Amino acid sequence: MKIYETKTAPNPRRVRMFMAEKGLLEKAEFIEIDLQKGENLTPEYVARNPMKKVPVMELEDGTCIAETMAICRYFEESYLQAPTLLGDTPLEKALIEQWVRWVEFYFFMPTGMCFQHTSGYFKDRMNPIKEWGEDCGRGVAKFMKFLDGHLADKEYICCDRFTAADINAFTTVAFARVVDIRILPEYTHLQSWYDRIKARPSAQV
Ligand SMILES: N[C@@H](CCC(=O)N[C@@H](CS)C(=O)NCC(=O)O)C(=O)O
Repeated sequence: MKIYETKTAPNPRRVRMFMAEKGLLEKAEFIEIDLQKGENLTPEYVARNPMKKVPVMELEDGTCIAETMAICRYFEESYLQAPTLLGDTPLEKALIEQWVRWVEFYFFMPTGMCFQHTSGYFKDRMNPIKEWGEDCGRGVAKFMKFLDGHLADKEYICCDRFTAADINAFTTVAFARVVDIRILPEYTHLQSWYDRIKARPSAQV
């Protein structure tokens, strides 16, 4: 199989980290797409993903799957012997999904919007609105405070073990540095959690 991705972009990083945790990196050929050059906007790429985003997974029969969590779900269900990251029981699955969605909607997306609307990185294909980007940045900072409180008595985001929720939150905190939003010195719980996740080999891929 192939995975079309961009090494520096946060969504593909989520997939790589997920695959690394499950020991599946060898299963795919990774193909680099240069977003700034618009390689994701060509007719050939749009045929793989009409939303024009990375990552995309392409199976041997040509089936293409976009959306980070859909790709992760494919690996979770296809390799049952690997450690699970999306939950074992109905309760775990629900809790992890809740956190994955909270992180995506209230943390990851605002970070992406802050980046896109304040940096002008994609100004060839969108209309950046600086004030909106800055407001999103304030939402990101607020979510970090919330996470710090949440992690006061926990090693991981949920289920007392490492899950996809940790991957999503970790990659967002790392990405937020690009817009100069960092863990504040007083957020000691968030910092300890971040350091713990960063020490995992999957955080290096
Ligand atoms: N909801 C999608 C979002 C994918 C996404 O926004 N990818 C970004 C890179 S992290 C992208 O391809 N941006 C290119 C563009 O907007 O032109 C997912 O979860 O995979």
